[in-house]
Amino acid sequence: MTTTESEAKAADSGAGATAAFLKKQGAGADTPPERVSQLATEVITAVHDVVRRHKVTYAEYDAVKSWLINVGQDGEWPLFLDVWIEHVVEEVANAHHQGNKGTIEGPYYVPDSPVIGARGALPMRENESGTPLVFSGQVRDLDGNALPGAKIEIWHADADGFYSQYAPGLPEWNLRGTFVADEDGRFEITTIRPAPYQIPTDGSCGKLIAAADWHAWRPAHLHLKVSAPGKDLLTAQLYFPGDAHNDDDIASAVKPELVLDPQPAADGNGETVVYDFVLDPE
Ligand code: MBD
Ligand code: FE
Repeated sequence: MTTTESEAKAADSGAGATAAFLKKQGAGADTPPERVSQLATEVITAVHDVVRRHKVTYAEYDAVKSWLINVGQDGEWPLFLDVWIEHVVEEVANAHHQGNKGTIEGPYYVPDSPVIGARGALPMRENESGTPLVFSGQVRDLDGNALPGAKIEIWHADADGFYSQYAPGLPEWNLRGTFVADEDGRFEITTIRPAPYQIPTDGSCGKLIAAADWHAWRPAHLHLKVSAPGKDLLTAQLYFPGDAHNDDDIASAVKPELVLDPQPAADGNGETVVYDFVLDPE
């Protein structure tokens, strides 16, 4: 029996994201002990403070303990950290940028996706559902010079909210590709508009969301990494106007500068959108 998307489980995407992250890790940060001690002490002290202020009970302490154990067993540490913590790390890391705003990477990036060229379609199934979308633009430096050969990596969910390599039944590189800007720094990407996205609800993160009476939604989004020699890598996501979750993204990763302005296509088939990238120097 072939596994289908509808059978996708949190444990599948969680375990996949954990395996992919561990593979990407090199030696880790070269952090001196004084800094490790300071950061660890402050995190632990912040937890003590919450326990005292809210008189956390033993029942609550045990509930948290078993939940933390389960996050690891589900492989959902990447999901948990990227949804609730990464946006502040990104804010701090890129505060000095003068070019494009970036946002979080999230748990589902895969390096080395198929190279398409300056113009073309992302790998997709023959009858991939979703509104056709043609996304074009130019990559420039802070002085407005075009960056020929800039690399634009893009990945996004399908119309059912599933990412290839993190849900069963999808072609390996579905809706993932690498574009290379032409001599004028320009590119044109043909794809489909993704749907609003619910993070997996059947794992530990879903359990937290249900227990706290939150919701699990992210607005529809395209993920991108834009890079060029001598420039800072830009990791971004692009959103669509009017999405109900642009204002209450569970991952807090929407910025007004990242909302696209799509227009009906001239040929009546779907939408076109123009969005340029400006990269900061390294
Ligand atoms: C996603 O697709 C995503 O972009 C983030 C940030 C978290 C979970 C799933
Ligand atoms: Fe995503």
